[in-house]
Amino acid sequence: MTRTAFITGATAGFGRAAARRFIDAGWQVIATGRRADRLDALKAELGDGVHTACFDIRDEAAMRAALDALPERFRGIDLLVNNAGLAQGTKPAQDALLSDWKTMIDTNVTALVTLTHALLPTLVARKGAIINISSTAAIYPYTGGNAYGGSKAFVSQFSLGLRADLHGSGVRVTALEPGMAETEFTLVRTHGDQAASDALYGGANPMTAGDIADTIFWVATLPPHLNINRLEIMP
Ligand code: NDP
Ligand code: 8X3
Repeated sequence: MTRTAFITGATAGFGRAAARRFIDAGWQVIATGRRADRLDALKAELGDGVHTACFDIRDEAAMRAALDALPERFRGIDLLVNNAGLAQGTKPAQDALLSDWKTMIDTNVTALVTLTHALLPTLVARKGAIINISSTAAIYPYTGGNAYGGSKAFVSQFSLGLRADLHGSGVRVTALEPGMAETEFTLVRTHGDQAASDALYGGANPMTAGDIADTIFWVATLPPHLNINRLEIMP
């Protein structure tokens, strides 16, 4: 039976690489993001196994409309990859923008719990899995990490709480905590300042989106009696 993965933030980085990885393995993928041109390109590249849904994940009504509009064959979701997320800003708390903090919390926390809540009935019915993309920033504080690290600490702890609640249901839950990986993440974080973005991971030999996509796929396809609770992965 064909399995279906719901991957948020599939227009770039980890999410797009994961969409490719799951389609290569014969899964169906629901790919989401705000950039319609990127979603169209992904659909053109990967074919009918992909259903795209273009919406801002912070917009609950748009999210629910996208769920209501899922074609019949994409309604049985076996895997939710809560990947859409971002950091904004690198300044210490006393110089940070409150609007950046709110954007991170709305995206990384509020949208993640809203989508998870909406899909839990399906995931329980199908004994599915949830992989939440957290970060090493959840565990290790650094200057300028402030609200980003806080939002990812929520993601990791929420994942362990879900894991506890869902124990016995057959639904597996993982918090994946990557360190530095080369994606559009740092460009978003620096509000599009390429030089500042390049400097952030300069000299780090960061991981690739493919490394993380392979890890997501590995976690998702382990035998049903195994649950990776937290997985920290660094370059
Ligand atoms: P990218 O910036 O390359 O991709 C982020 C994805 O999230 C895009 O597809 C973007 O889509 C989507 N997204 C962001 N905001 C929204 C929104 N409001 N509505 C819908 N989609 C949104 O970054 P990564 O691939 O690196 O990041 C993916 C996840 O991994 C994030 O949660 C990030 O915090 C986490 N992470 C990243 C690390 C890294 O070093 N790269 C390390 C550890 C964790 P669009 O813009 O089209 O809406
Ligand atoms: C992204 C990794 O180290 O830039 O979550 O916070 S880091």
